[in-house]
Amino acid sequence: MGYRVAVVGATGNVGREILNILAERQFPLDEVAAVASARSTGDVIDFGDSGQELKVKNLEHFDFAGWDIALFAAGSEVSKVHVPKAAQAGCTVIDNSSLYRMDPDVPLIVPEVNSEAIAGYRKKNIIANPNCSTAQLVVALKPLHDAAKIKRVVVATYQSVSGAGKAGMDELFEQSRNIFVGDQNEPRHFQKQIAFNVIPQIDVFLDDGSTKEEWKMVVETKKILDPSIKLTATCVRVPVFVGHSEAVNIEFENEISAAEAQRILREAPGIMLIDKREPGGYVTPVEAVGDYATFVSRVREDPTVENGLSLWVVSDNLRKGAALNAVQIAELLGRKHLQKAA
Ligand code: 11C
Repeated sequence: MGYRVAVVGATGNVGREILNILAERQFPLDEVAAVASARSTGDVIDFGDSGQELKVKNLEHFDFAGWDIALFAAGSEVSKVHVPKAAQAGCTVIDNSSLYRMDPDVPLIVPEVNSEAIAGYRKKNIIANPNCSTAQLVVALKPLHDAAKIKRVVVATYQSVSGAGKAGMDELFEQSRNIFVGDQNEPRHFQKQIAFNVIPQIDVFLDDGSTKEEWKMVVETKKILDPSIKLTATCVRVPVFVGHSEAVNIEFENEISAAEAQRILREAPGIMLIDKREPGGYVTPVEAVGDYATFVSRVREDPTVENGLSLWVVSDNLRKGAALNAVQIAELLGRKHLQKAA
């Protein structure tokens, strides 16, 4: 016996990946529903490579009663209206938006890092999925924190345009083409030209001069991993379609060598260490696309601080950063709590 699972926002970048990953990982399903706004109602989308096609249902009329799990990937505005309805109807919600992440009654889960915290979902029947840039970071930090206790992290991100949805991907494609054919290039979605450029702003500015994306990395890392960790981030949009990269500098409480960190990372769940210290012996975002792993490369000691390491972390932001992590949460929920399927 399997679960009845609804994917809300099924036609977006992350919703489609959720369907792909449910099919790929053969999630135990009795039924799967693709749910979206009225605009997409009636469209037919693939259920991954399963050969099954799904007719998109209208969220406004969808009754969550009798559904076991709803994976929401439709943004905070949609979550605000529909997540409480689904949760109160008895359907456990895994929400990809930022709406519930810092709610003390909602667990924020990365299964490789804090799977035990999932038990807290019963308070609201909601589990939050972190921001993509946080998810891959905490997967890499967790085993190192366990080994040598992290004091402080300085991270600069190189985030792909798919983090901004299909509109972001279209803008990069159109601007690149326009530059080649000599057409006008007005930014629409991003604040400045993204093609052949980088933009040091993701999400809105806050009063202290940081951006909301940077703030999310700070508070989400504390909630998922350890509130004692100090973190400062600079989040940058780069002209890459899929795959977020991060240059990470870490200061530890205790001594840890680069060799020891490599050994630990090689064994750690969810991580693929590719660190050959030779030209090309590291991972770039295009190589991470479609993969489940968080890739770590360029592990080296930082002699400018006591117990310092630097590393390079890359992951498919639509997968580990969003859809894969959400499906892993659903798997954990099924295994530990719903106990319907084997
Ligand atoms: C980006 N990280 O790359 C964002 C996308 O809070 O779930 C995901 C935003 C979020 O633009």
